[in-house]
Formats: sequence, C-alpha cells, structure tokens
Amino acid sequence: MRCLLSALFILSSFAISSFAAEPSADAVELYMKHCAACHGPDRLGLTGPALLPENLKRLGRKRAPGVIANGRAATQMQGFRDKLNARQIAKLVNFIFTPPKVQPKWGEDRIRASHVVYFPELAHGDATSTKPVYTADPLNLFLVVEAGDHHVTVLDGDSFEPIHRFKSRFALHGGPKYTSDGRFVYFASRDGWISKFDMYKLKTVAEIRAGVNTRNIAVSADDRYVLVGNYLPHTLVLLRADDLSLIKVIPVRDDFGTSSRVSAVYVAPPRESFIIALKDIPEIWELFYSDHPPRVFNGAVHDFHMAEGLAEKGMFPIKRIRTDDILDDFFFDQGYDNIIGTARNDKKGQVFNLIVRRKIADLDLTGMPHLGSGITWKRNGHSVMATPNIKAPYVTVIDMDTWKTIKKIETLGPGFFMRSHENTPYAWVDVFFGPNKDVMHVIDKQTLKIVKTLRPAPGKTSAHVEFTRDGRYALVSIWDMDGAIVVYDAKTLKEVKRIPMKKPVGKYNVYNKIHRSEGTSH
Ligand code: DHE
Repeated sequence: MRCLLSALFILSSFAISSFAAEPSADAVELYMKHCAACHGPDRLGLTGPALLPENLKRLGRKRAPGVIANGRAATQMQGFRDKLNARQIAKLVNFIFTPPKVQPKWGEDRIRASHVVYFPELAHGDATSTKPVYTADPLNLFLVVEAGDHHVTVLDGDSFEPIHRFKSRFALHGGPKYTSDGRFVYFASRDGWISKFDMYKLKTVAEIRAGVNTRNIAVSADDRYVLVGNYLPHTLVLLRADDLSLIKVIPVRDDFGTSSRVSAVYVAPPRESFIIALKDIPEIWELFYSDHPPRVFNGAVHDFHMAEGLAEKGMFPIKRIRTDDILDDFFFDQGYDNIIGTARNDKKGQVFNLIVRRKIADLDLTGMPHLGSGITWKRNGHSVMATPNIKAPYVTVIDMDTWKTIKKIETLGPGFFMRSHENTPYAWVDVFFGPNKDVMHVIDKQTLKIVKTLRPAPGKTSAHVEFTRDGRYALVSIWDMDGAIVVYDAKTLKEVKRIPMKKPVGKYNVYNKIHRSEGTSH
C-alpha cells in the first residue's frame, strides 16, 4: 500500500509540472463531479474549506495530491485514490491552485445569507442574570484551540481538567476574543467563519461567514461590535456583537482606487477605536466605534469633527493615516499610544504614535519579527518590549523610551511565540523552526539571560505559552496529533501535569485576556 501511495505521489508530482498551465475543461468537470458538493461550485467553500490559491498556501502544492488521494485525518475529507488516477489528481491540483478569472465576491447578500443564530435568547438575553453551568472559576478558564481535529477544549485553569470540548470551524487562526466580562468569545476561521460562543452555557450562539480568506477579528471594548479583517475580498466587515448580524461591509482602498488586503485588526480601548493595518497600501486606518467619539486624546485635538451619536446612526468614521512604509504585523504599548509594527525597509521595525499620527522611530528588527507575539514589561524603571523572530535565532529586547535595542538574546533557533505574566520574573519563548523545534527557553526579564531550556517532548514541536490568571503556572503546547498541554510550575520550572490534546496550537486564559495582561496578546 505504502509503495502504491508513494508511486501515486511521485506520479502526481510529475504530472503537476506537466499540467501547470491554464486549467482544462475536464479539470473543471472533475472538480464539479468530485469536489463541488463540499467545496462549492465557485470554490468558495461549503462544508469543506475554500479551494483558492490564497486559502491553500499553507497546504502547499506539493502536499495537495497526497490529500486528494488519501484524504485528511480527523476531517470529512475522504481519499479519492479509488476514483481518480494520478493524472486526474494533477489536473485538479492545477485547477485549485489557479486563481479564478474573476475575483471571488463575498458581498452583503452572501454574508447575510450565511448568518445563523442558534440561540436567540443567548444573543439578545440578559447576560448578567445567568450563571455558568459548571463550578470552575469562569475567569480562570482556558480555551485551547486544537488544530489537529478542529476542536476547542474549555480547560479549568485550577484543576487543569477539561470541562467541555466542541467542534470548531475548519482552521481557526489568531486568538479568540472575549467580551469584557469574559462571558462570550468570538473565533475566526481562515475561511471567514466568525463564531460566537457562550462561556457560561458552553454553546455556540451564532455564526456568520464574513469573508473568503480572513485574517483576524477584534471586539470593541464596549462589547457592541466585532470587526473582521479580510485578505479576500479586500474588505473590513463590521458585525453586531450580540447576534453577529451584519452592520456594513467596508471596501478597503486608497484615493486612487487601489484596494488592499487587511493584515490585522485590533481594538484600542482607550481610543474607542479599531486600528487596522493594511498589507498593500501604505496607510493605517482607525475606525471609531463610539457613539460620542472623543475629540481630544492625551491633550491632542483631533483635526476632524465628528457629530455625536454617530455609531447609533450606523456611521463609523474612519481616520486614515498615511505612512512611508507598509505596516504589517503589529502590537500596542500598554497605554495604546504607540503601534509597534513591522516595516519593509532594511530596519524592519517602526513605531507609530497615534496621538501625533506619524512614525516616531525606526526599530532594529532585521529578520522577520513576529510582532503579534510581542510583549512588554518593566526593567530598571523603563518599559521594554521583546519579540521573537521567525527568520533569525534571537529575541530582540528594546527600550521603549529610547526605542534602542538593549539586547539580542541568542536562541537555539527562530521562534514564533513569546509570553510572560506580571507575576513571574520570566518570559518564555519557543524555538519553532529547525532541529531544535522541541525547545522552550525561559528568559530572566531583568538579566535578559536564558535561565533554563526545556524540552517538554523531545522531537516534537513545543510552542505557545499562556499563564494561569495568577501567573503561577505556564501552559505549553506540544504541536502534534498525539500532543498535549504541559503545565509547568512557573517558579520552579518543573512539570506539574500533562493533558493529552490533538495539536493544541494556542490557549487563551480569560482573565489575562480581559485584563489585557502585559505578558500576552490582546
Ligand atoms: Fe498566526 C495570531 C499572522 C502563520 C498560529 N497570526 C496571529 C495574528 C496575526 C497572525 C496577525 C494575530 C491575530 C489575532 O490574534 O487577532 N500567522 C500570521 C501570519 O502572517 C503567518 C506568518 C502566515 C499566515 O499563514 O497567515 C501566520 N499562525 C501562523 C501559523 O502557521 C500558525 C503557527 C499555525 C496556524 O494555526 O495557522 C499560526 N497565529 C497563530 C496563533 C495565533 C496567531 C496560535 C494566536 C496567538 C495568541 O496567543 O494570541
């Protein structure tokens, strides 16, 4: 069997290069016969994910024939090796990796048509009168996103026992976003599905498909709006946070009509706004959601005038900040005055001040910093920030008063995620890439030295740390189908417990998120 499959794989790889031209009519026919029922006649996805080049980047062209032939474990994708030969599989691969002639549309009609409210009483009911259906501390729960079989586990952060597990949409990405009291949470899938989940009743309340290829979501600090940033189409989608119904679709384009993908959207609570980074045009957008948008922040008067009650009337003013360089991945300082983002210049980092609305510093961040993972803390009376680097084996630590690099801490390989907590002297960073992908470094936040290097599961990727609400325990993921969450005592750095999970990519503590802890993503 194994020989047959490898032969099929080799044949299909060969066939791909022979057929990598315009998709043929029979490829379309094959697609309609075998794929359209689950992936949609327009390739935008139905019960299965969208099959467009942008959505397939992570699978990759080389692995695609194997998935078509053998199916995908823990999903509804069956193998087609009995129905399709290598040549036909190659034709299909070529077809799905070819962009459609006309850019896919996902406008208001389709968004509205996808909207489902499963529990209207939970969407519109009185949230304050309800009690959780479990006895665990609702603020010390973790949601663990298990990418292995597309499930989410609700984990008690005191007993470290799972209390619930439910099926998620295919390929969730980014952090789930909680309402300010931790009662509800929102998830986004790479295919554009937004789901609202009730953390007390443990039920999915509503869902809507806001895009074809979505980056991430943000929830307004007043819990009234969810903003979705899309790669495909080039839109922002604003939803009501109660039942996820559509408020408006905002096309993303500059004055010349050039449209852009959205890199990321985040909420800036003190500003009552969403900050939006754009991938293709050098602008940062700020969308105000307040009914009474403030005209003065920290003593600076805004140069635009907004009538009061705008959001009530369905108007959400957008301030566009023109920049010299594209701002991609970013995070905020704790006061939400500055955006620390990537740049495409040789320095690779830039700081934007939101009060004066201009770049105030370049940062020495060569490589490919993963700023969504940046964290801050206090050191010698100064605020410092630190970020891992996806392409270089070091963590950069920067003084946030001078914006100068204090230290590049050498690691055993490039890292993806970095986390800490106010109550721990350590910052944890993974080594995500290369031969040491099973390593987790623990760094002293004052000496900036690695104090311990852990290998929780030799040979398996260990990644992404999150702390309990009191900072006493650090939870590490083992990214494997046969994976786990490994709980460490954050002081002694000794293992306390191992909870089996299926590729638990990320975990999100309710308290740390809603209190916007300096050691985690917001
Ligand atoms: Fe992510 C968060 C961008 C690839 C797992 N990732 C984010 C966020 C952004 C981002 C902008 C913040 C969103 C938020 O929380 O609201 N990620 C990108 C990329 O540009 C990149 C490099 C390429 C891409 O395919 O989009 C990328 N990310 C990955 C992965 O390959 C990861 C490791 C596996 C996966 O499941 O896709 C991955 N990203 C994550 C996770 C978070 C995340 C687990 C949430 C981290 C957190 O603690 O908040």
